[in-house]
Amino acid sequence: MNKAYLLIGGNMGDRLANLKEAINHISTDAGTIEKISSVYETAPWGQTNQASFLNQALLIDTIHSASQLMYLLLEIENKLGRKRTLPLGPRTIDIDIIYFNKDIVQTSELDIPHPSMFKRNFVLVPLVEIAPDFIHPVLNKSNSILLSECNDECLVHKKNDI
Ligand code: PH2
Ligand code: MG
Ligand code: MG
Repeated sequence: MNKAYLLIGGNMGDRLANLKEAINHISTDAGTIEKISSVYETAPWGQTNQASFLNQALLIDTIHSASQLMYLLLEIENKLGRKRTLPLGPRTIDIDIIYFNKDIVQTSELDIPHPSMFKRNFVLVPLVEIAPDFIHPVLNKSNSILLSECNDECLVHKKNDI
């Protein structure tokens, strides 16, 4: 079995319903959900002129390879009405593989660990909630350390009311 850390999020439509629907599809199509973070309201990173996101981190146990998992996750994004327009722009749902075991995968279609994860509070804060001590296999630092060293100023706020 493989362990994959995923980050899900979106800023269009019913954001919370989209997260829930994505989680349902992930658990039926992609693998067993082992850990799930709180939901975080996060300021848009990259292209700041858009609505704020909801983000959540998951740990799944999966029989699929990284590449198979990527295709399954893309299918789930499509089922939830994802349209690909701007690379950092508004979306109903985005499902990214952050880590896949301790593997380093660099192919034309996959880059794992996610190449920008350590620059983004919206990834690190939910991830630290479920995996503070997991060591990034390239940077050789825990998620907690990566967060403490991250100088992203985008605000991230745990939603306690859901
Ligand atoms: N995803 C992006 C770009 N910017 N900002 C936040 N807060 N959350 C996201 O999930 C996000 C983003 C591209 O995938
Ligand atoms: Mg993304
Ligand atoms: Mg993506």
